[in-house]
Amino acid sequence: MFTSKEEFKEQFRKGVLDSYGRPLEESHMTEQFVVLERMTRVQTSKNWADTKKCVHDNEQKEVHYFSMEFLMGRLLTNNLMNMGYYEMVKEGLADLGINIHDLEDLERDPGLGNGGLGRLAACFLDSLASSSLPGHGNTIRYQFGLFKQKMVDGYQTEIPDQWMSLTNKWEIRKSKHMVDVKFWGRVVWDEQTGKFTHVDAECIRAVPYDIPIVGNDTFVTNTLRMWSSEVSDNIPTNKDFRQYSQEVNEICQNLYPDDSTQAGRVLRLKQQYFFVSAGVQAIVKAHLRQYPNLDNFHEKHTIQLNDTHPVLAIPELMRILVDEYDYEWLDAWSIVKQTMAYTNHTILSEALEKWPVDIMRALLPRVYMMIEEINRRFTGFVKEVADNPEEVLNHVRIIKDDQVHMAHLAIAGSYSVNGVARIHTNILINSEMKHFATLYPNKFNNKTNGITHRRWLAYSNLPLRNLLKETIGEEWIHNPDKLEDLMAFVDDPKIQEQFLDVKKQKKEELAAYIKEHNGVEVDVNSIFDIQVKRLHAYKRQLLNVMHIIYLYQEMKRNPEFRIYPRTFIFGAKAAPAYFFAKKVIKLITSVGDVVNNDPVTKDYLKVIFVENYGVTLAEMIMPAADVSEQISTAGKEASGTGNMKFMMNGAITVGTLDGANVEIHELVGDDNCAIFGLTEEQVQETYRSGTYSSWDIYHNDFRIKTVIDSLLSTEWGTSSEEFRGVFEELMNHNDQYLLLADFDSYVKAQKRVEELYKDRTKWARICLVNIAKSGYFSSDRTIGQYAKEIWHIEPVKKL
Ligand code: 26V
Repeated sequence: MFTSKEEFKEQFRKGVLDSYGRPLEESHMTEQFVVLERMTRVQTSKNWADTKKCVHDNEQKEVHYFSMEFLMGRLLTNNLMNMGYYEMVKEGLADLGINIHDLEDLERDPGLGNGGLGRLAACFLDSLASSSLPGHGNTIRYQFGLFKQKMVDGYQTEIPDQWMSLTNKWEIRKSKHMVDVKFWGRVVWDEQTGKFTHVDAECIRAVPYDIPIVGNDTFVTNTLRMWSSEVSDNIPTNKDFRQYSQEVNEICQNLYPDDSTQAGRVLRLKQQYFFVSAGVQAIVKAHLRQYPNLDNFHEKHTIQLNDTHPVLAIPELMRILVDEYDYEWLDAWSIVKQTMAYTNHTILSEALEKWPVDIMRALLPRVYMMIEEINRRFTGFVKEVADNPEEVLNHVRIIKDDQVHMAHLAIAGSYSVNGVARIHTNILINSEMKHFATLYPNKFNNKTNGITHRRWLAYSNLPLRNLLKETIGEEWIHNPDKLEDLMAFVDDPKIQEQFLDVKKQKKEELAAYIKEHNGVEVDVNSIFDIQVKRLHAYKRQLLNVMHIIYLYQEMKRNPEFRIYPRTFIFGAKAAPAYFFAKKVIKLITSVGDVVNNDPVTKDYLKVIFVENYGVTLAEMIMPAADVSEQISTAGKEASGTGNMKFMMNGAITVGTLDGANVEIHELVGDDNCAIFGLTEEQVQETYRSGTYSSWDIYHNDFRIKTVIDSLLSTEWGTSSEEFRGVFEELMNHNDQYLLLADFDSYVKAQKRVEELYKDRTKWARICLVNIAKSGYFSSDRTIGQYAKEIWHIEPVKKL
């Protein structure tokens, strides 16, 4: 460990020599990077050990955030900044002739998640540690993260993401904590012990790799535990070893690259049980090292289930209590129900997990028995308390039509169920899960999502941070509500001017990146209008493209019609098998190729698709945005978190009243965002009435007709068949996400944005108001609410 710049330099030199047998002067940049990463990890050791000891000695309650996904992003800068060593290390390296940014750029971004759900988990870990709260992550150590997106001729192709190929010096293998996880086999009644036992099981070893999660300006250092599968000592005797070892390897090989559909693969169920069983076993063992029995388990641990993916934790803890520690069913159930809390992240029915009973029973025979018994008793409970039990049971059964409904199991087996934005929680309570909400009126609660303002503002937007520092100081780093102090300066012409300079600087950085990677020159004085998120029909990237097509066609038709120059930027990965999503990507790139090069429009309109959008790119993109596109069909986006990142960096939201946009709108007011489109109630009514017809709108709106007709033409430099699938979705499947219904209102909102942008003073004011009001969306606030209202945990006290 080092405490001064000189010590750092000395240890760095020694580190390079020790690790690579070469003096610093002859070492390669990648070698310097590996040494710096390792040194930074070592630097966390003392606080890491102290935290464990304090939590133990204080007998504190801890939370365990169980999630299939953690999209951590790069850790080097974040950890050095959080620990307060960044400047020292930067200067030390500079003395040695090394630019820290060159090393920072060598770190791979571990893409161990799909999108918002995984990134939320990562923001939560940062806020837990930074709030000095004892809270850890539990997940899978995937060998390959989400695929890398490589664009070929405007189409997405996927290549494996080898995130550990250079190094991963953050993790520590903890062999002593390994456990076995059992699959397949049979359950038999053992006369001698008077118990059910799981025989002929295939054992797979789970080995934990721990990563320290360092908080900002606190000694508290938590743990992200990632489980890796290995060959067990108890190898199955009835199976060929090569076959077995392949099965072992594939468990942790790939992250499922789909956040929209239930993949229905046995392997995914195996992954779920693997990390959940290992995680629960490890917590139980740790508990028993400190306490005589498991009676107080729920007083010392809460397990937060990030969506339904880890919900097998419920029957697994039941199994452990009943089979391994001889608890009576009701006592065990009471402990389990007071331990588990569940977060719902979507109401899209295609994403609600259900597992066929025959798969579950074969793969996890004893766990399935637990689920059956939970279902039997839960059914009895409903019959007892509900007025119209058969009707209610139709909506709440855990096992129904030979499928296990994971969300239902989650609600029945936990003490808290939360949605992730106010509108989303209301939909859960009033419609999607209303029967459950009647059964358990006190279980449901809202926790509006947040983002860590450290990574998403303080560390990724240094010019803005500096401006804030000069204006309102830095108290907001510890207390993000303090950003509100900026309200006193929103009309200050000097601050407005400085803000516009900061924004321009970040736009220049992004423009340089685009020039290098897309070969397109974009004008930093144009409006940077950005939509970055997973590609999905309900997020309506297609509506954005339709607007662009309309602007293009109008300019071509009418020499009088000219717009304020705008650069539309997209970033999005499509699930590899999601045909429609991939076609929308191709449409974006094709439209871009035409409008970017058309002499009539190229000075007004640019369309850019940035390849391989992820956390690291987002850190460059968010600060450069003028306009944030949050245009999902109302009622479909549970929360969104990109919307918060844009707002915090001073972009205006063009959005529907969906997810957290509702709360953004409420905070900044009508004047400081551009809301458009049907409300959630109107959307429901449109679906319910059955009168919606996309053909009617098509025939009544010339603009829409022309835009849609172009999809079956060669206008975008492709065959006229290229976008037939997109056309079909809108016209012959009657536009499921109501793009045509919202088109006119969207065009008007965009026109309003254009007018606002022309008035630079007004515009700067809007941006500053957005920043000032964004403190609410810090995940420190969210985590504070989870800690107080769900988890009942306290900050770690130094002994
Ligand atoms: C489902 C599945 C099904 C099987 C294949 C892999 C997979 C992966 C994820 C999911 C669940 C998707 C739910 C989700 O990501 N929800 C998003 O959660 C964000 C954080 O709360 C929220 O901001 C977004 O609005 C919401 O879409």
